[in-house]
Amino acid sequence: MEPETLLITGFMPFGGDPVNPSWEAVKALPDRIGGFSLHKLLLPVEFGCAADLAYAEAQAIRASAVLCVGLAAGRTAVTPEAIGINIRDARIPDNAGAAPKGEPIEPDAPAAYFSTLPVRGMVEAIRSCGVPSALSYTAGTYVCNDLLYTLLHRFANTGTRAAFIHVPAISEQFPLTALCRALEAAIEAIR
Ligand code: PCA
Repeated sequence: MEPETLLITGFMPFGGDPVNPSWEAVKALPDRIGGFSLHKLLLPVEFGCAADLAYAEAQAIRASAVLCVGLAAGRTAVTPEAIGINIRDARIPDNAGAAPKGEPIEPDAPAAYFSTLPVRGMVEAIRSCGVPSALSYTAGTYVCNDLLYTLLHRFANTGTRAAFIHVPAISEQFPLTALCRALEAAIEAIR
């Protein structure tokens, strides 16, 4: 059977950090996982722009699924996100200097969308490979949520499914290899 195409994205560094482990992990993944052929894309940490680039790429390559990955530095588990919400509220400016405060992403659009990839199954699969994981009900109000919400909004009622996974900062407990293993397990859990 022809593999389906999965667009997988990571982010550039932001907030003064020299690297973003989301892209380091995505970059290190093999090109084929489970029934998917992976197409990798590095995104800028910019409201609107990140989502526009990911959406355009997903359409150009006819992706059947989009899995976005970002850093949530304070977390102590790999956390698939259950929901994207229709708000932008920046604690720090994005990499283009934008710092929206409490603005909708899409005026007159629904308040929230649930992720359309199987996030619960991803949590189970990640745990099964020995990496701490938990389902998250908030992707925050910064660029990661902006990306997740916008993709779910634009792909609503289409065949293209989407989800987001926040990874913790690299540490002794979460070396890059563990983040990669977690992402592979998550992708294998997509049915
Ligand atoms: N994390 C940020 C944006 C880019 C990233 O890797 C976030 O959680 O919104």
